[in-house]
Amino acid sequence: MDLQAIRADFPILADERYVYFDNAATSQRPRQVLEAIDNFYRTTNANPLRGLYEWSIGATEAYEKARSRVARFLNAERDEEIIFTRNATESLNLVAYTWAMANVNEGDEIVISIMEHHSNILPWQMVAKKKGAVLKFLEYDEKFNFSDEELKKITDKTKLVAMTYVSNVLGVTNPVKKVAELAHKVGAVMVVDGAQSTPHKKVDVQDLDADFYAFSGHKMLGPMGIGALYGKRELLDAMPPFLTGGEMIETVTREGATYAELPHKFEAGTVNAGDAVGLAAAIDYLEDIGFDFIVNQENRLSKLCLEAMRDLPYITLYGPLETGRHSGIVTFNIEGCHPHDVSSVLDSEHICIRAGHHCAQPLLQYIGVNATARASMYFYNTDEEVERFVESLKKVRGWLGFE
Ligand code: 7TS
Repeated sequence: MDLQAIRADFPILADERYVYFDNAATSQRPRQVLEAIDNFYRTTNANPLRGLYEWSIGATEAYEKARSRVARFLNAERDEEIIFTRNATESLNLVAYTWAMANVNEGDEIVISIMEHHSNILPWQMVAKKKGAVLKFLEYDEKFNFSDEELKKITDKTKLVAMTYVSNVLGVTNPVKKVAELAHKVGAVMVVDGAQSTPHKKVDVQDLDADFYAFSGHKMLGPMGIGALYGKRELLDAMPPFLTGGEMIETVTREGATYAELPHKFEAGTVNAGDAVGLAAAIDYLEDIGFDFIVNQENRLSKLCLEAMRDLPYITLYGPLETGRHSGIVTFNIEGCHPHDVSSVLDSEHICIRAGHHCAQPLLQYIGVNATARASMYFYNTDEEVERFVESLKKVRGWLGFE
C-alpha cells in the first residue's frame, strides 16, 4: 500500500506544515467522500422518501443504498436494523430514551465501565435518575482488563450493559463479545459504543452479539452530522419511537398516529441523505484500504511514538505498556506542564493534538489526573510526523521555562 498515494487522496494533508494527530476527535476526509457528497447535491438532490418524481426517487435510492452499505459493513442481518442518526451520541440517547425508558424500572441496575465517554454515561445517568435504577461502574485492573470478579457486577438485577469497544483515552479494546454473553445470561441488553472502534477495526455486530451498536461517521472519514445505530430488529420493532413528526408515521388523525415500519419509525423529519451517501463512500474507501493495513499502520506508529516517549523521563504515559493495544492513541502528561500549555506549544509548531479531559472525566478521576494530552494517529499518518511530534515534545519544557 502506497502511503503517499493514500495521503494524496486527502486534500487537507497537502499542507505539510501541519501534523494532524487529533484523529480520535475527528478524522480527515478523502476527496472520494467530498466528491460523493458534492455529486449527490449536484445530480440527485430532492427530499427523499416523499416525492413521486424521478429526482426524489433517486435521492431515496441513494439514501437506502447508503443504509445497505452500512449494514454490510457491520454485518447486520437486515438493512432495516440500521437507523441513521447524527452521531454516536444521538444513537446512544435513542436507546436510552426508548428501550431503556420503557424497560428499566425501579431497583433495576445498569452496568457501564469506568472507561466511558460522557456520551455513554450521561444517557444512563438520566435513565437511572428518572427510573430509580442503580448505575454501576466496572473498573479495570492494572493491566487494563476487567477481572472476572469485577464482571460479577453484572447480575440478575442488570437490565442493560453499555461499554465502549475502544477507549478514546487509553486506546484499549474491550472484550465486548464476552461482556455481551454475560449480559445475555442474565437477560440484559448489550449496548456497544463503537465511536472509536468502527474507524479502526473490522466490526461484526452479529459475531459480537451486540443488541445495539452506536457510531459516528466523522471519525471514520465520513462527514460530520451522520452516524448510525444498529439494533436487533426484534428490539427496535418493540421500542417506542424517539423523535416524532414527519416521515416516521403511517397514518395520523386528530387523536393520534400509527408509526412507520423500521427503519423509518426512528428517522423523523427530512433525512440527511447527502451525508449518508458520504458515509457510504467513506466505508468504500476504508474497505479498499483494508483493515489489515489500517491496524498494522496504527500499531507501527503507536510503537514508534511510545518507544520514543518512554525514553523521556519527564513524560508519564497512560494506557497499556503493549504498543499493539493503543489503536493509534497515545495519552500522556509532561511533568510540571499543563496539557493545555503542551497543546499550545505544539500548535505553534503546527502539531494538532487534544488536551483536557477528553469527555471522560470519571476515567480521569479513576486514573487520578484532571487532564492529559493525547496524540491520536490514523492510517494516513507517517513515521516522519511521529518524529516531528517527538522532537517538538522535547522542546516543550524548555519553552515553558523548565529547562
Ligand atoms: N464515544 C466515544 C468512545 C468517543 O470517543 C466519542 C467522541 C463519542 C462517543 C461521541 O462521539 P460524537 O461523534 O457523538 O461526538 N470522542 C471524542 C474525543 O475523544 N475527542 O473528541 C471527541
